[in-house]
Amino acid sequence: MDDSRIIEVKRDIFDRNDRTADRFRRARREEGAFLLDIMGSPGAGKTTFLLALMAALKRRTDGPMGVIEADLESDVDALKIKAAGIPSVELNTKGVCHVEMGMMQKAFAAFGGRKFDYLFLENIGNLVCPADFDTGCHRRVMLLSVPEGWDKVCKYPPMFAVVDALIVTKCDYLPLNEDFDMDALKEHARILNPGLEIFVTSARTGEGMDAVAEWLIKCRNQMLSQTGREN
Ligand SMILES: Nc1nc2c(ncn2[C@@H]2O[C@H](COP(=O)(O)OP(=O)(O)O)[C@@H](O)[C@H]2O)c(=O)[nH]1
Ligand SMILES: [Mg+2]
Repeated sequence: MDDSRIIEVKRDIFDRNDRTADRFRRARREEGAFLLDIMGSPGAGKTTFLLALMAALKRRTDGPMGVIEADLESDVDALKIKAAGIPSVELNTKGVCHVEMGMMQKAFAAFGGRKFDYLFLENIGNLVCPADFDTGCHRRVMLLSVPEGWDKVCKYPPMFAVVDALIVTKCDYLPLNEDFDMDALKEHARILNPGLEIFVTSARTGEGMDAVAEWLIKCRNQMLSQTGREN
């Protein structure tokens, strides 16, 4: 097989995924369900952040929420979400390093027609492959924790380029990580992605969580206004 045919096959896979993602996104929008894709490396604090974010949202809205927990193996995170009283579905990718639309549709169907105002996808812990696959969500965010170092923006630029918001997590570690250059991170990230929202948070202390919750509510209201629905 020559190189050009390999590239055509790859493009066909991405195109099909993108088309399915667009249909899925529109269908959820019509139902009033706002979907957020949460990406980041393993241990960046995705599950902990999500629990703190849902608590901050609950202080502002009583709309139903749900979580799709993607993992290579194990239901550890899905059980943590269930323990917090939030409906969750485990999406076990059986070793695949990203989530694509076929998986997303099956996971969503597993909720059995339940209605949500906010539905979260905790994507596979990986700063590379998930950037390429549209998961049919309305916004995508990436988490970068302080202990990982600010320079990941130089090493994994595609991820920083595709997201709507960069969420710096574990900022309670800032006093211990003196070499974490927040200004350099913001500067490099905005060169890659000029419209990027940036939040600095700690799920441990609660810092920044209200700002993220307010931003999500604003994003959902924007989505609803496109359908002519009122919140
Ligand atoms: N100090 C601190 N630790 C955190 C914070 N958020 C998460 N962690 C810890 O980081 C580790 C990984 O968190 P987890 O949410 O499982 O990360 P995930 O793999 O990205 O889902 C756990 O030990 C958490 O308790 C935070 O804001 N501050
Ligand atoms: Mg997790």
